[in-house]
Amino acid sequence: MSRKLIIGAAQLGPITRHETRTQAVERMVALMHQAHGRGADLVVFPELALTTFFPRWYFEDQAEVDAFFEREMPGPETRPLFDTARELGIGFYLGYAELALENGQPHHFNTSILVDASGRIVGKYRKVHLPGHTQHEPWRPFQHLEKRYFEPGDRGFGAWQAFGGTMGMALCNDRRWPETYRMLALQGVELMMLGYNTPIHYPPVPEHDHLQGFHNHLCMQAGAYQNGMWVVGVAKAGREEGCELLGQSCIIAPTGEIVAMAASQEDELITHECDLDRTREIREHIFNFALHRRPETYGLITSPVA
Ligand code: CDV
Repeated sequence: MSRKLIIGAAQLGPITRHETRTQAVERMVALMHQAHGRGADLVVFPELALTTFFPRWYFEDQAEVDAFFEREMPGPETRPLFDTARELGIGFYLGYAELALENGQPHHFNTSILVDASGRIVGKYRKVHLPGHTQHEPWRPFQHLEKRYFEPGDRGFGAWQAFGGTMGMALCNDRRWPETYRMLALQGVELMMLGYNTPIHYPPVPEHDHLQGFHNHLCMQAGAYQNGMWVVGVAKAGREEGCELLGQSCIIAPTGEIVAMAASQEDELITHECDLDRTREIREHIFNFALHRRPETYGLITSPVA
């Protein structure tokens, strides 16, 4: 049985602070129709795809923060994504801010879901590596308050049987950490989906600003190759509320090669036919984990933080 999936990486251009979820969803539905026209099985959207990237602002009023969060999925404004999935027979990955009520307590997560071609949620991931800072730092030209507005994901890294293969999810900063890919690969993940919002300007180390594009691809290409998996990285790109966000959404083969890349900073769909069996070229040879890994020497990696 063929295990070739046509994957769409649906980059989004900027979303302004006052753009509604309904407007953002309309743009995503248009991209799903375009993907369907190209025979896509699965479309990957960015991190926090329903609103502007709100952690760039410091809010004192929690109600203002909560306005960027989803209390239900699907809700009235996001339901068209699920209806379109069902209508077109196409799945999707979506990043959004999740406000979960658990044991009567509110919890805030930076979350992604995987939805199958029948419009059913088959997987949920909550971002593990939260970048940025907790307190307001007025010296910055813009804030990055993910550590203030979100809790670290409480479910670890998962793997889901869907679309005829083993699927994995991660979010933005996770792609810079080798542990992310290895945790997925050890569970047999063949295709990792990841949405990102990456400002070109990194206030603490501005001398690296010109390397943003390089670092983006460097870590995802290395992660793909060293773990023999497909990686689909999808940006929210362009100048959003005065902040320049990196584009260069891409699809990366298990060999580490970029096989498709976005050329704009706007809404743009790129597609590629991904043969999940190509993971074997790497996993049965150069990175055959069972034969060559030496976990007995890797203890420091999982020792508690010093
Ligand atoms: N949304 C992110 O996680 N952004 C980080 C930035 C702040 C470094 C990233 O790793 O791209």
